[in-house]
Amino acid sequence: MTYFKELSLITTALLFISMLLLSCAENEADISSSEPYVVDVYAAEYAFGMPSEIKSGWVTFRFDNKGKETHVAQIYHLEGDISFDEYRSILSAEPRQRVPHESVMGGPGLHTTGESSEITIKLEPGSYEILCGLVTEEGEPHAYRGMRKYFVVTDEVGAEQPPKPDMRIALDEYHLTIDGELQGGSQTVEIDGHHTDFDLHLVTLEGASTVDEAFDYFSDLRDPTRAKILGGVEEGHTSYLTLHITPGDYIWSSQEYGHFGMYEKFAISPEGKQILKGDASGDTEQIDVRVKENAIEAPGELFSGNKKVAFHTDDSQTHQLRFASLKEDFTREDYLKIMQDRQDGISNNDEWPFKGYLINVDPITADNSESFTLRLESGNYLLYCAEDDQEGVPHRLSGEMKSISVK
Ligand SMILES: [Cu+2]
Repeated sequence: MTYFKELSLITTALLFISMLLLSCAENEADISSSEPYVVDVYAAEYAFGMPSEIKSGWVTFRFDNKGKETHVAQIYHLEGDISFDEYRSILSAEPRQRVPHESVMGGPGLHTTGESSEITIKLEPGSYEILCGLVTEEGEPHAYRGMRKYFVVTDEVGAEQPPKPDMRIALDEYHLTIDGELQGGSQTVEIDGHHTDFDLHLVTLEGASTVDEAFDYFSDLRDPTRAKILGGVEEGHTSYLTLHITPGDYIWSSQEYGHFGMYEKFAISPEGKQILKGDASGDTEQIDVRVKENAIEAPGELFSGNKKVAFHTDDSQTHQLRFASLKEDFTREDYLKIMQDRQDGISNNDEWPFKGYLINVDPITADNSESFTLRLESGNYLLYCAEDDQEGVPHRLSGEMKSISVK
């Protein structure tokens, strides 16, 4: 009896499997268009390996950093779809000429040595260049040592659909909007980077590595790094990042604006579930900044957290505000002195008072206000106008500068 029962179970199982196989075969024609079109790219010191001709549509770059150093692979659409011969003659020109870029398409972000990931972006037919924007210890761009390569995207479409995402991240102005959670295993993240200023990277925080160490690497991009960067997407359009996620501590971080809170920590449990680390957004405080001739009205002290900052002016001039995070040992006076020295031709390039990038607020006038959202961590910040008046005196020296201390 037992024997028969088992046999019938096996028969049922076999039937079920063959039905599954049949239904897969039937659907094959329908799903073939969603099969990824994969292009292998590797990076090493100092070269990229990839085909010189690829298909258009949604292209999945399987990027592998086989080098000993950190590398990145930015993809640019070339202006006028120049030919390989034109490209080559630009590169060999003396003095050095700029390769004309039509637009940045994104591409594989920073990868620490040995790391690999897949990045899917949409490419139109035309001519392109892939290049590494990092510099050697001696300060020479990797691109000048050979890490740039011309390639053509043909009319033939490789994949019409992007991969199906497991979660989404929108890179809004200076903050991350995260929709969904990651799990252990292979995961695909849709990254909406239509504001082309922002990149996004996934960093592991293993052992002694901390968020600050990740930001330290991001501010000068010089190896060695204790922050292990698993990959990411460079600025531009919509990208899909596919990675293998294992249990551990992670941060999503923008290289340029991580110092302004454009990062999110999380952990993956041994069971492969995402654990949030308590940085989850919370309330957003509204801050109004009003620029007057010779003054900036804004709160001098704030508590850390999410802020929506709105910039207005009533006067007849255009103001271009900059917002910067001061390094620990630097003050507003240090910044003014560095700027004065530069103006006087006493250049001291090693000294720079700010952490990483500045926030550039779009120009404001009486008719045009601007706003953005960001997360402020404790520290000292400077808000100033980068415009000059008719006599060439910077607005910041006429009082358009405000120190903001965040507790
Ligand atoms: Cu490189």
